[in-house]
Amino acid sequence: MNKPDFLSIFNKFEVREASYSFNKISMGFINQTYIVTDSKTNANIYILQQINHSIFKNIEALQNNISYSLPLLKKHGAYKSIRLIETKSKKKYLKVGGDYWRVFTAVDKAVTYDTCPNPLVAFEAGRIIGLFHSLLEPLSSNLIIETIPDFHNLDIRLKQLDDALSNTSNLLKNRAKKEVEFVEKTKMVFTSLKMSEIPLRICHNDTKLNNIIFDKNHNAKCLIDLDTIMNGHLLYDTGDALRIICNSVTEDEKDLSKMSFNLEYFEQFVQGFIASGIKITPKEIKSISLGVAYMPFIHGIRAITDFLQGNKYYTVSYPDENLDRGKNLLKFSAIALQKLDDMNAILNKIG
Ligand code: GN1
Ligand code: MG
Repeated sequence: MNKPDFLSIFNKFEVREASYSFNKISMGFINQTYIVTDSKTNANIYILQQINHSIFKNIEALQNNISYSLPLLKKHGAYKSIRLIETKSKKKYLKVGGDYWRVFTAVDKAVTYDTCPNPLVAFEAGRIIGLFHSLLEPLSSNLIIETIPDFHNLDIRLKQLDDALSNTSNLLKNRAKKEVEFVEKTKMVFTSLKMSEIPLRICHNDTKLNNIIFDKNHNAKCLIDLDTIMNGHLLYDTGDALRIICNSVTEDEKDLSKMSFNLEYFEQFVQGFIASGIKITPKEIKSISLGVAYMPFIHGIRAITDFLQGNKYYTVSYPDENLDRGKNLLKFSAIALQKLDDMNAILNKIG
């Protein structure tokens, strides 16, 4: 692929005139993201993103979901500094040929973590996710369009895995054999979640720790990567955050003997979550523990499915990356299942 002409794309947006440099950020498996730096002051001013159109089929809906949510989020702290920059012709994104681009303001002095460094970060992550939910509560869920339908729906993800198994080579099937067996023998555990009894609410749906921006004193400022704002269940957001916060290693660690579960961070996260003042139902509280196993289970299935399909969905940096991530994610799901009683004891204390 030819390198995009960043300057001519960028100049189509309502941006401040200056001399800029564009540097790719390697974070993220879906969109191509570039940080736009003022060449004179060296300050990071904007984020330029090429949106992955084969995954986000309805870009208009995606951008609308974000622009309905942002005004409500802006009632609090650091969200105020996040702006979606319109094009000079007043559109929320730019289409060039078959490619879609957008620009956000960058959050100044952003600190992010790939693994949780201390209990305060766990507490703050819980608090900022609770706040995110509270801020979006007044937003009518009818306005929000499902940009990736059934994103965290286990039945659908299992069906996609089955389809991939029927259409792949024996070689790939054998390499993912243990993981597929684990999924088969474990999937029933999650039926006890009874999703239909847990209320629907507007979720972020990608609350991994490095989507939370902190300041240098470990205070959480805001959540970024608003692409997957959709209706969902609370456990999606708590589970996706906790699968990283309670895990001693990142999801790309290949040495799984290093993986352990930090129960103290679980407790801190829950304390922070409650301290945010969020209103939640007893069923939602109860679902938090199994959610910590559910989310890596879903992600593990998605990674194995993509491995079997020849890496079509995620951008991989080596051929076995999806298999390795799948092993890691499913192992963490197994560990979280062993910790259910401990997590429930903590949740019981709060109601
Ligand atoms: C993808 O690209 P990124 O890192 O924001 C994925 C998430 C996964 C994540 C890592 C739309 O997000 O669901 O948690 O990779 N996003 C989408 O596993 O599929
Ligand atoms: Mg994302």
